[in-house]
Amino acid sequence: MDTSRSEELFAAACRVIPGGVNSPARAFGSVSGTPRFVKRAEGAYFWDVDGNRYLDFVLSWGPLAAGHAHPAVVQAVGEAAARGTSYGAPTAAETELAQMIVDALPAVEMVRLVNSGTEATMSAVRLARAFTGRAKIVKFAGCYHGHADGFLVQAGSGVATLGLPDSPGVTAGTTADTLAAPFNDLAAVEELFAEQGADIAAVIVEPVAGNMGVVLPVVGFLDGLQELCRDNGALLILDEVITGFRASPGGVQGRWDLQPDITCLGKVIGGGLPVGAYGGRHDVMETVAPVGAMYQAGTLSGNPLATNAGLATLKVLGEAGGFDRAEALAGRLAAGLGAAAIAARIRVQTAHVGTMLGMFFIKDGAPDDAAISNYVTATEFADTERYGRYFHALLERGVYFAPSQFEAAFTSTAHTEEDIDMAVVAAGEVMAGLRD
Ligand code: KE4
Repeated sequence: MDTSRSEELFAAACRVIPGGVNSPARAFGSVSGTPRFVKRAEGAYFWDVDGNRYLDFVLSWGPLAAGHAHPAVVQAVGEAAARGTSYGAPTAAETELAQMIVDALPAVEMVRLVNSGTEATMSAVRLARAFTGRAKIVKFAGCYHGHADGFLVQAGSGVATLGLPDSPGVTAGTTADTLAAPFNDLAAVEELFAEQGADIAAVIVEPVAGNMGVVLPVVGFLDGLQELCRDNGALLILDEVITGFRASPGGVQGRWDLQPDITCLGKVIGGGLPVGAYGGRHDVMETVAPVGAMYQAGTLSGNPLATNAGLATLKVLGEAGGFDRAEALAGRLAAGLGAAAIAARIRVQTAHVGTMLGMFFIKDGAPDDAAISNYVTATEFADTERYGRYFHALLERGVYFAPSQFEAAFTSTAHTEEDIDMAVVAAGEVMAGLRD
């Protein structure tokens, strides 16, 4: 596969952009090789600058639930742009997007739009602290909530991939109020509440972890967190930046009947343009300025191009059977990859929820009952070397999964059964060659 033009562009980028990328997750850090520079994308595919076509299961790390350049999204953004790109004043589209979110997510009665998932989660934590008057938050090792200082403690995603458990530049002062517990370990959280419950403002969790690879909550974990928060006067923050409109049309909270106090969103609700959001109970959200005193602001928050891209995407997803079709395809892919691994006698652990899925390669020497349920077992049992070989072999075949074992894969309304079956056949061929 010719990637000479990507290599040239990557070399040029590295001279003026740290690592040649504007987000570390794109740097191929854990799989090595040259990131593919994108020329254009349409539907379930993108083309790199060397003319190679790829079937895309990264979808910009989740946002493109309607696929790339969906005509309705392109039209909505184009028409919005023709009316001006930003006003710094309210528009009806922001209210319409907020209403769609409120209608879709059972626990969200009011919502504030921001520009990224990071802004959503950092604002949600400030809100929880403002509402409760408490300082401490509990997060889970391997869960990634964006790059705000207080979260960069045993984070997932790029931090896990790049092996930066605690980023330089994050001071002890900013993480002093962050308590970390193992994902799926309710007893550990009970202990934190027993010791420091009066000081804990909130527990923030990815309800389905997507940044240490895809790790499902064990039965009772999320309900247990909800009960612990209620019993101790703390707020439960569900970080649904990935799972919102992916785990189900109502996120994880809609799928498993949860009532978080605050929900964070991003990705899909912007349809590929910068949108994040945090929302929740009326009484909590009325703490937010200008109604309440908790300050949060943003020049481009609710930007007309981004809100119209999000509205168009959610409408495509909500069209007759759109979500269900993408969900069925994600299930078909997860099952197909699992079957291919069995046929190749390769150990894997797959997970599938809604339109997101994941697959870990398990090290040959791992115990027979090895199961990945948190960050420690993910880093102990996941065979990242084998994943890197799998990733590149599929890339050569024009199939694009995340350039890290510690990420998720996604389907869209643009993917077809033929796409899935092609990917599964390619994966089967690749896995046959992965046995050492
Ligand atoms: P952004 O600030 O990147 O929009 O969102 C941060 C965020 C918050 N919460 C969850 C659960 C997330 O997964 C993310 C961001 N996800 C990563 C991919 N795992 C974004 C990719 C990147 O950093 O380039």
